[in-house]
Amino acid sequence: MIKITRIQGFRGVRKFSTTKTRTYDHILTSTPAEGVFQVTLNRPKALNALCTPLIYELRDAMRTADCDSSIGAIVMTGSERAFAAGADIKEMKDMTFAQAYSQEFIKSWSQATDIRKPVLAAVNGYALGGGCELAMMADIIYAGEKAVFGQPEIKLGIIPGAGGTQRLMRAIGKARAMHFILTGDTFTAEQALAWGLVADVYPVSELVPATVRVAQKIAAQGKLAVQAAKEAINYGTTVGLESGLEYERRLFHSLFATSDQKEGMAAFVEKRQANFEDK
Ligand code: DAK
Repeated sequence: MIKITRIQGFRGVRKFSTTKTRTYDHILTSTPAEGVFQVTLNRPKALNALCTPLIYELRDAMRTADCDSSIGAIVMTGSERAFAAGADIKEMKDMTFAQAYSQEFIKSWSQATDIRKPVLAAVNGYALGGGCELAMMADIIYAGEKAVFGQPEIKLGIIPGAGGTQRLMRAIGKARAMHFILTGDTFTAEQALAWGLVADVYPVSELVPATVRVAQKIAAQGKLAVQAAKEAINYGTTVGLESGLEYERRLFHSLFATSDQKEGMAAFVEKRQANFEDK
Protein backbone atom coordinates (compact mmCIF):
# COMPACT_ATOMS: atom_id res chain seq x y z
CA MET A 1 0.00 0.00 0.00
CA ILE A 2 1.35 3.39 -0.98
CA LYS A 3 1.38 6.05 1.70
CA ILE A 4 0.82 9.52 0.28
CA THR A 5 2.39 12.13 2.48
CA ARG A 6 2.42 15.85 1.91
CA ILE A 7 5.87 17.10 2.69
CA GLN A 8 7.80 20.32 2.46
CA GLY A 9 9.88 20.04 -0.70
CA PHE A 10 13.04 21.94 -1.44
CA ARG A 11 13.02 25.63 -2.34
CA GLY A 12 9.67 26.07 -0.62
CA VAL A 13 7.68 24.16 -3.24
CA ARG A 14 5.08 21.73 -1.91
CA LYS A 15 5.75 18.23 -3.17
CA PHE A 16 3.96 14.93 -2.88
CA SER A 17 5.92 11.94 -1.68
CA THR A 18 4.61 8.58 -2.87
CA THR A 19 7.64 6.65 -1.67
CA LYS A 20 6.42 3.49 -0.04
CA THR A 21 7.09 3.24 3.64
CA ARG A 22 7.69 -0.48 3.28
CA THR A 23 10.58 -2.58 4.40
CA TYR A 24 12.44 -5.09 2.28
CA ASP A 25 14.35 -8.29 3.03
CA HIS A 26 17.49 -7.65 0.98
CA ILE A 27 17.77 -3.89 0.63
CA LEU A 28 17.52 -0.87 2.93
CA THR A 29 15.97 2.39 1.80
CA SER A 30 16.30 5.88 3.22
CA THR A 31 16.20 9.58 2.35
CA PRO A 32 19.57 10.79 3.68
CA ALA A 33 19.16 14.34 2.35
CA GLU A 34 16.47 16.52 0.84
CA GLY A 35 15.45 15.18 -2.56
CA VAL A 36 17.74 12.11 -2.29
CA PHE A 37 16.62 8.50 -2.12
CA GLN A 38 19.18 5.89 -1.07
CA VAL A 39 19.06 2.16 -1.73
CA THR A 40 21.57 0.03 0.15
CA LEU A 41 22.07 -3.58 -0.93
CA ASN A 42 21.89 -5.62 2.24
CA ARG A 43 22.86 -9.29 2.02
CA PRO A 44 26.05 -9.04 4.08
CA LYS A 45 26.62 -12.78 4.52
CA ALA A 46 26.64 -13.28 0.74
CA LEU A 47 28.62 -10.09 -0.05
CA ASN A 48 25.42 -8.67 -1.55
CA ALA A 49 25.21 -11.40 -4.20
CA LEU A 50 22.35 -10.39 -6.43
CA CYS A 51 19.69 -13.03 -5.97
CA THR A 52 16.41 -12.66 -7.85
CA PRO A 53 14.33 -11.44 -4.85
CA LEU A 54 16.92 -8.70 -4.23
CA ILE A 55 16.68 -7.55 -7.83
CA TYR A 56 12.87 -7.44 -7.63
CA GLU A 57 13.09 -5.38 -4.44
CA LEU A 58 15.60 -3.05 -6.05
CA ARG A 59 13.31 -2.62 -9.03
CA ASP A 60 10.35 -1.87 -6.80
CA ALA A 61 12.24 0.70 -4.70
CA MET A 62 13.84 2.44 -7.68
CA ARG A 63 10.59 2.70 -9.60
CA THR A 64 8.79 4.05 -6.57
CA ALA A 65 11.45 6.72 -6.11
CA ASP A 66 11.30 7.52 -9.81
CA CYS A 67 7.58 8.31 -9.48
CA ASP A 68 8.02 10.38 -6.31
CA SER A 69 8.04 14.08 -7.14
CA SER A 70 9.97 14.92 -3.96
CA ILE A 71 12.95 12.82 -5.11
CA GLY A 72 15.49 14.29 -7.52
CA ALA A 73 18.33 11.74 -7.46
CA ILE A 74 18.96 8.19 -6.30
CA VAL A 75 22.05 6.77 -4.59
CA MET A 76 22.67 3.05 -4.90
CA THR A 77 25.29 1.52 -2.61
CA GLY A 78 26.31 -1.60 -0.71
CA SER A 79 28.55 -2.21 2.30
CA GLU A 80 32.15 -1.23 2.85
CA ARG A 81 33.17 -4.82 2.05
CA ALA A 82 31.07 -5.29 -1.07
CA PHE A 83 28.92 -3.27 -3.41
CA ALA A 84 27.92 -6.65 -4.86
CA ALA A 85 30.02 -9.75 -5.56
CA GLY A 86 27.94 -10.63 -8.60
CA ALA A 87 24.85 -12.55 -9.48
CA ASP A 88 24.08 -15.23 -6.92
CA ILE A 89 26.15 -18.20 -8.11
CA LYS A 90 24.38 -20.58 -5.73
CA GLU A 91 21.01 -19.55 -7.16
CA MET A 92 21.99 -19.98 -10.79
CA LYS A 93 24.42 -22.90 -10.72
CA ASP A 94 21.77 -25.49 -11.64
CA MET A 95 19.74 -23.27 -13.92
CA THR A 96 18.98 -24.74 -17.32
CA PHE A 97 18.88 -22.91 -20.63
CA ALA A 98 15.10 -23.40 -20.75
CA GLN A 99 14.65 -21.72 -17.35
CA ALA A 100 17.00 -18.83 -18.10
CA TYR A 101 15.43 -18.22 -21.51
CA SER A 102 11.77 -18.63 -20.60
CA GLN A 103 12.03 -16.50 -17.46
CA GLU A 104 14.20 -13.89 -19.20
CA PHE A 105 16.70 -14.35 -16.38
CA ILE A 106 18.53 -11.07 -15.61
CA LYS A 107 16.22 -8.88 -17.71
CA SER A 108 14.67 -7.49 -14.55
CA TRP A 109 18.11 -6.06 -13.68
CA SER A 110 18.01 -3.46 -16.41
CA GLN A 111 14.38 -2.73 -15.55
CA ALA A 112 15.63 -1.94 -12.04
CA THR A 113 17.76 0.89 -13.32
CA ASP A 114 15.81 1.94 -16.41
CA ILE A 115 14.46 5.06 -14.76
CA ARG A 116 14.41 8.76 -15.58
CA LYS A 117 16.07 10.21 -12.51
CA PRO A 118 19.85 10.22 -12.12
CA VAL A 119 21.24 7.16 -10.35
CA LEU A 120 24.60 7.50 -8.58
CA ALA A 121 26.42 4.30 -7.62
CA ALA A 122 28.67 4.53 -4.55
CA VAL A 123 30.97 1.51 -4.82
CA ASN A 124 32.99 0.29 -1.84
CA GLY A 125 34.62 -3.15 -1.84
CA TYR A 126 33.83 -5.75 -4.46
CA ALA A 127 31.91 -4.84 -7.60
CA LEU A 128 32.31 -8.09 -9.50
CA GLY A 129 30.40 -9.67 -12.36
CA GLY A 130 26.79 -8.60 -12.07
CA GLY A 131 27.85 -6.18 -9.32
CA CYS A 132 30.10 -4.34 -11.74
CA GLU A 133 27.33 -4.48 -14.33
CA LEU A 134 24.80 -3.06 -11.88
CA ALA A 135 27.17 -0.19 -11.03
CA MET A 136 27.64 0.48 -14.75
CA MET A 137 23.86 0.77 -15.18
CA ALA A 138 24.05 3.86 -12.96
CA ASP A 139 24.59 7.29 -14.50
CA ILE A 140 27.66 8.09 -12.37
CA ILE A 141 29.92 5.78 -10.37
CA TYR A 142 31.93 7.03 -7.38
CA ALA A 143 34.32 4.59 -5.74
CA GLY A 144 35.86 4.07 -2.34
CA GLU A 145 39.64 3.79 -2.50
CA LYS A 146 39.57 0.05 -1.75
CA ALA A 147 36.96 -0.81 -4.39
CA VAL A 148 37.68 -3.83 -6.57
CA PHE A 149 36.09 -4.01 -10.02
CA GLY A 150 35.98 -6.93 -12.39
CA GLN A 151 34.06 -9.24 -14.68
CA PRO A 152 35.28 -12.67 -13.50
CA GLU A 153 32.49 -14.65 -15.22
CA ILE A 154 35.01 -16.34 -17.54
CA LYS A 155 36.27 -18.28 -14.51
CA LEU A 156 32.78 -19.71 -14.06
CA GLY A 157 32.48 -20.84 -17.68
CA ILE A 158 30.19 -17.97 -18.70
CA ILE A 159 30.51 -14.41 -19.96
CA PRO A 160 29.01 -11.17 -18.60
CA GLY A 161 25.30 -11.21 -19.41
CA ALA A 162 23.92 -7.97 -18.00
CA GLY A 163 25.82 -5.47 -20.12
CA GLY A 164 29.41 -6.11 -19.02
CA THR A 165 30.89 -6.72 -22.46
CA GLN A 166 29.20 -3.61 -23.85
CA ARG A 167 29.39 -1.04 -21.06
CA LEU A 168 32.88 -1.89 -19.82
CA MET A 169 34.21 -1.70 -23.37
CA ARG A 170 32.60 1.71 -23.88
CA ALA A 171 33.87 2.97 -20.51
CA ILE A 172 37.50 1.79 -20.51
CA GLY A 173 38.16 0.91 -24.16
CA LYS A 174 38.29 -2.33 -26.10
CA ALA A 175 41.83 -3.45 -25.23
CA ARG A 176 41.33 -3.14 -21.46
CA ALA A 177 37.81 -4.59 -21.56
CA MET A 178 39.12 -7.57 -23.55
CA HIS A 179 41.92 -8.05 -21.02
CA PHE A 180 39.68 -8.01 -17.96
CA ILE A 181 36.80 -9.99 -19.43
CA LEU A 182 39.01 -12.68 -21.00
CA THR A 183 41.26 -13.11 -17.94
CA GLY A 184 38.80 -12.45 -15.12
CA ASP A 185 41.43 -10.18 -13.51
CA THR A 186 40.21 -7.38 -11.25
CA PHE A 187 41.15 -3.70 -11.25
CA THR A 188 41.37 -1.03 -8.59
CA ALA A 189 39.49 2.18 -7.88
CA GLU A 190 42.57 4.13 -8.92
CA GLN A 191 42.65 2.36 -12.29
CA ALA A 192 38.90 2.82 -12.71
CA LEU A 193 39.36 6.54 -12.12
CA ALA A 194 42.28 6.84 -14.54
CA TRP A 195 40.31 5.00 -17.24
CA GLY A 196 37.11 6.99 -16.82
CA LEU A 197 34.85 4.29 -15.38
CA VAL A 198 34.36 6.23 -12.15
CA ALA A 199 33.97 9.97 -11.65
CA ASP A 200 35.92 10.24 -8.40
CA VAL A 201 37.47 8.22 -5.58
CA TYR A 202 37.00 8.86 -1.86
CA PRO A 203 38.27 7.35 1.40
CA VAL A 204 36.04 4.41 2.26
CA SER A 205 34.04 6.04 5.04
CA GLU A 206 33.57 9.28 3.11
CA LEU A 207 32.24 7.71 -0.07
CA VAL A 208 28.53 7.53 0.69
CA PRO A 209 28.23 10.99 2.31
CA ALA A 210 30.14 12.49 -0.63
CA THR A 211 27.87 10.74 -3.12
CA VAL A 212 24.78 11.90 -1.23
CA ARG A 213 26.10 15.47 -1.40
CA VAL A 214 26.40 15.24 -5.18
CA ALA A 215 22.92 13.69 -5.39
CA GLN A 216 21.54 16.57 -3.29
CA LYS A 217 23.16 19.09 -5.60
CA ILE A 218 21.54 17.40 -8.60
CA ALA A 219 18.19 17.18 -6.79
CA ALA A 220 18.26 20.95 -6.24
CA GLN A 221 18.22 21.60 -10.02
CA GLY A 222 15.06 21.68 -12.12
CA LYS A 223 13.96 18.10 -12.72
CA LEU A 224 12.96 18.64 -16.33
CA ALA A 225 16.41 19.92 -17.31
CA VAL A 226 18.11 17.15 -15.31
CA GLN A 227 15.98 14.53 -17.03
CA ALA A 228 16.70 16.03 -20.45
CA ALA A 229 20.46 16.15 -19.78
CA LYS A 230 20.51 12.53 -18.66
CA GLU A 231 18.45 11.51 -21.67
CA ALA A 232 20.70 13.37 -24.12
CA ILE A 233 23.92 11.92 -22.69
CA ASN A 234 22.55 8.37 -22.61
CA TYR A 235 21.15 8.70 -26.11
CA GLY A 236 24.57 9.84 -27.27
CA THR A 237 26.14 6.60 -26.04
CA THR A 238 24.00 4.59 -28.47
CA VAL A 239 24.23 6.67 -31.68
CA GLY A 240 26.74 8.55 -33.82
CA LEU A 241 27.74 12.18 -33.18
CA GLU A 242 25.40 13.77 -35.74
CA SER A 243 22.31 12.02 -34.35
CA GLY A 244 23.40 12.82 -30.81
CA LEU A 245 23.86 16.50 -31.58
CA GLU A 246 20.48 16.67 -33.31
CA TYR A 247 18.79 14.99 -30.35
CA GLU A 248 20.50 17.35 -27.91
CA ARG A 249 19.40 20.37 -29.94
CA ARG A 250 15.74 19.24 -29.96
CA LEU A 251 15.75 18.69 -26.20
CA PHE A 252 17.48 22.04 -25.72
CA HIS A 253 14.77 23.79 -27.78
CA SER A 254 12.01 22.03 -25.86
CA LEU A 255 13.27 23.36 -22.53
CA PHE A 256 12.31 26.88 -23.65
CA ALA A 257 8.72 25.70 -23.21
CA THR A 258 9.27 25.26 -19.48
CA SER A 259 8.69 27.68 -16.62
CA ASP A 260 11.98 26.51 -15.15
CA GLN A 261 13.90 28.01 -18.08
CA LYS A 262 12.14 31.37 -17.54
CA GLU A 263 12.78 31.16 -13.81
CA GLY A 264 16.42 30.07 -14.14
CA MET A 265 17.32 32.89 -16.49
CA ALA A 266 15.26 35.51 -14.61
CA ALA A 267 17.01 34.49 -11.40
CA PHE A 268 20.40 34.98 -13.04
CA VAL A 269 19.46 38.46 -14.29
CA GLU A 270 17.94 39.42 -10.91
CA LYS A 271 20.99 38.06 -9.06
CA ARG A 272 19.03 35.63 -6.88
CA GLN A 273 18.71 31.87 -6.39
CA ALA A 274 16.41 30.13 -8.88
CA ASN A 275 13.25 28.60 -7.48
CA PHE A 276 12.52 25.72 -9.87
CA GLU A 277 9.05 24.20 -9.82
CA ASP A 278 9.71 21.37 -12.24
CA LYS A 279 7.30 22.57 -14.87
N1 DAK B 1 27.13 -15.64 -5.27
C1 DAK B 1 26.79 -16.30 -4.15
N2 DAK B 1 27.48 -16.23 -3.01
C2 DAK B 1 28.58 -15.46 -2.99
C3 DAK B 1 29.01 -14.74 -4.12
C4 DAK B 1 28.23 -14.84 -5.31
N3 DAK B 1 28.54 -14.17 -6.43
N4 DAK B 1 30.13 -14.09 -3.78
C5 DAK B 1 30.37 -14.36 -2.51
N5 DAK B 1 29.45 -15.20 -2.01
C6 DAK B 1 29.35 -15.75 -0.67
C7 DAK B 1 30.37 -16.88 -0.47
O1 DAK B 1 29.89 -18.09 -1.00
C8 DAK B 1 30.48 -16.87 1.02
O2 DAK B 1 29.37 -17.54 1.55
P1 DAK B 1 29.54 -18.76 2.64
O3 DAK B 1 30.42 -19.74 1.97
O4 DAK B 1 30.19 -18.11 3.82
O5 DAK B 1 28.15 -19.23 2.87
C9 DAK B 1 30.36 -15.41 1.40
O6 DAK B 1 29.73 -14.77 0.29
C10 DAK B 1 31.69 -14.73 1.62
O7 DAK B 1 32.48 -14.99 0.49
P2 DAK B 1 34.00 -15.54 0.58
O8 DAK B 1 34.16 -16.42 1.75
O9 DAK B 1 34.32 -16.10 -0.75
O10 DAK B 1 34.79 -14.17 0.85
P3 DAK B 1 36.27 -13.81 0.43
O11 DAK B 1 36.57 -12.52 1.09
O12 DAK B 1 37.21 -14.96 0.66
O13 DAK B 1 36.22 -13.59 -1.16
C11 DAK B 1 35.27 -12.74 -3.19
C12 DAK B 1 35.46 -12.53 -1.66
C13 DAK B 1 34.33 -11.63 -3.70
C14 DAK B 1 36.65 -12.55 -3.89
C15 DAK B 1 34.73 -14.14 -3.48
O14 DAK B 1 33.58 -14.33 -2.65
C16 DAK B 1 34.31 -14.35 -4.90
O15 DAK B 1 35.18 -14.57 -5.77
N6 DAK B 1 33.01 -14.31 -5.17
C17 DAK B 1 32.46 -14.59 -6.49
C18 DAK B 1 32.73 -13.43 -7.43
C19 DAK B 1 32.19 -13.76 -8.81
O16 DAK B 1 32.63 -14.72 -9.46
N7 DAK B 1 31.24 -12.95 -9.27
C20 DAK B 1 30.64 -13.14 -10.56
C21 DAK B 1 29.43 -13.98 -10.36
S1 DAK B 1 28.73 -14.44 -11.92
C22 DAK B 1 23.29 -13.70 -16.91
C23 DAK B 1 23.63 -12.34 -16.72
C24 DAK B 1 24.52 -11.98 -15.70
C25 DAK B 1 25.10 -12.91 -14.91
C26 DAK B 1 24.75 -14.25 -15.08
C27 DAK B 1 23.85 -14.65 -16.08
N8 DAK B 1 22.38 -14.17 -17.98
C28 DAK B 1 21.85 -13.13 -18.88
C29 DAK B 1 21.82 -15.43 -17.97
C30 DAK B 1 26.04 -12.51 -13.89
C31 DAK B 1 26.89 -13.43 -13.45
C32 DAK B 1 27.74 -13.13 -12.33
O17 DAK B 1 27.75 -12.09 -11.72
